[in-house]
Amino acid sequence: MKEKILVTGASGQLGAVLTKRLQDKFGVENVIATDLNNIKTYNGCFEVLDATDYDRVQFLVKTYAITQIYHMAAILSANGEKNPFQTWEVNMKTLFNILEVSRHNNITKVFFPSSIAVYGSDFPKVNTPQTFSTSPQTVYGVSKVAGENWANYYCHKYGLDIRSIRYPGVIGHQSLPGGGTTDYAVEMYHKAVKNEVFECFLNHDAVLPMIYMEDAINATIDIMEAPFRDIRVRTSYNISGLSFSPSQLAESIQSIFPEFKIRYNPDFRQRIADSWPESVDDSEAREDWKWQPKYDINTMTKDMVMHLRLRYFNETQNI
Ligand code: VAH
Repeated sequence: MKEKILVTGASGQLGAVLTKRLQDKFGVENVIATDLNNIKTYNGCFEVLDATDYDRVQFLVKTYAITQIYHMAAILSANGEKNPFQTWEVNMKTLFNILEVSRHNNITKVFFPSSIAVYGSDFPKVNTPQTFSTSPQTVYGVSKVAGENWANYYCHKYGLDIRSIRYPGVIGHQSLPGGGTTDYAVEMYHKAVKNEVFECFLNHDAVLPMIYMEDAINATIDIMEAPFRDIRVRTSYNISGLSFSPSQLAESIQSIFPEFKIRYNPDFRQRIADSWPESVDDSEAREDWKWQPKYDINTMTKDMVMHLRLRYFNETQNI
């Protein structure tokens, strides 16, 4: 049977890159990219979709005979705190629509992105374990804990093959980030390449788990390709590529741009970062579906700088 893939949030930081990878894998004509606004001219099929609208989700699934759904739409941690009830409504209503439409339309596989934001303040901060009882400090984190448990419920109650990864902070050059606490890291690279001073909204020593976009996308494809029986965790898997603080990232960037300057001016997002792990235990993902990151902080920095130089100056200098 030909796979037909629906992606929600396809204009987001992860969604935009994942959509391109899915088009490469399944064929441009077999991927239906959707987002709230038609803000990105896609090479392929793009539909406007407010995923809080059940009938619209159902209409697109039936019209395109969708077989798999990657539900990437959500309001992230920092933006989510500006309007908590809207964040809850969007993050949960969209998930329920995807779960229900999937259940009623024989969708074979669903991907649901969770986040290390599910962790709250009552857990080991280093090598945080996969299983835990926690109290997330953001509405985004609360919605992801709820989402993970609904995913687990739909898998066991209805047999829906829904799989999930707890993404750390994702860093990529392909798309601008949208309202996350970890997004300082992406902004830092852009400032450095443009030879501008960067004002960081976290403390210099705020260590957080992170992942390079290439590794995040590979992990997403790998978990979805794994045999059903290998996916033992049906809430969500921890994965982590690397962990670093803003000052450690600045040091990596200064190995290429010695003059790069950073100032620290922590805001409300520091409180969010304080509630998250510094690193997570991702041994279950490594064991069950062979998760294995490829990038470390310096190979990530080289790749980011190379691509951002191309983006801003069309430069192809070797670093
Ligand atoms: C955020 N980038 O900062 C997201 C992510 C782990 C953080 O979920 O909200």
